[in-house]
Amino acid sequence: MSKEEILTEGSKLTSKNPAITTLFTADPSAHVWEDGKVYIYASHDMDPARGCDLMDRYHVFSSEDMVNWLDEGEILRSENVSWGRPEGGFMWAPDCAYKNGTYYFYYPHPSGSNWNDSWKIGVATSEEPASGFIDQGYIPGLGGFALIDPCVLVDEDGRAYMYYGGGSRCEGGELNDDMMTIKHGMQEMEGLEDFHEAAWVFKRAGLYYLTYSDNLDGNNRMRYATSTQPLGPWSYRGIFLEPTGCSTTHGSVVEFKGQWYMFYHNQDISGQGNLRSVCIDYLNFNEDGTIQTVVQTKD
Ligand code: FUB
Repeated sequence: MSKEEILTEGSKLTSKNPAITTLFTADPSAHVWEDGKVYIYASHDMDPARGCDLMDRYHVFSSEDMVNWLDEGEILRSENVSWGRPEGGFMWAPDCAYKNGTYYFYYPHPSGSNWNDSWKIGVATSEEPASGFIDQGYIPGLGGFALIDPCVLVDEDGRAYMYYGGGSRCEGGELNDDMMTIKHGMQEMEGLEDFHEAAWVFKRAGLYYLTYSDNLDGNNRMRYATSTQPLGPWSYRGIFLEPTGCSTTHGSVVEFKGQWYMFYHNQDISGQGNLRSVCIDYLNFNEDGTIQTVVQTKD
């Protein structure tokens, strides 16, 4: 489908990729909330690009039409996290969930100077989707490997599930009603092939989809698996996003006004893997529920 085609009545998808050009942004987690708008919760790559250590804050963007994006501003930075590493930085890929009038913002952040051994998943809450977030501490009892890239699915029955992982291990578990503690512990997500990081779970037509980036050297792709249960076991289904030209790949999938979209990042503006930009493209399904390869449009 061409981006010039009419998306919904009165709304044309005419923006170019990258879609967010005012800041360097990465790791987009997109959600459509009750106000009908689509929101992107993104990491903020910092210029000059030294490395992922410099990433110390998050921005939110919103849109009513998937074309015109409003920068809602910064919602959290490392200096606002009392338990975080003294040097700050390392605010990596986040996600947000909504339940019973509260927005829960989940973000990976180290608690100590030895950053790679002290990852935690922090939770900030607000009654607004894009402002007023206050850190509430980190989820207790987790550890042992890379606690990065959290993703939370609130299912149709109100039960909430968290997923995260980096390296080669992805774990999932149910959250308690407080959305800040784990109910029965985390378990490894079984059935994924070549998992690297960037877990994202969504549900369509009663089927759960777990998408993630793989280990293709220096140029990850996005793969996916499906299950009839939120915590698997998963059936591997294939690759649906080919390399973007960036050394990291991270994305989310969301339905907006009847069309599904893929949010991801590339480095087309900067040419540097630590200065990334959020992109958006259509994502389509086959009749059997498999995902068609996403066409990465450039303009
Ligand atoms: O943005 C920092 C890290 O790079 C994320 O946590 C990973 O998923 C990768 O995109």
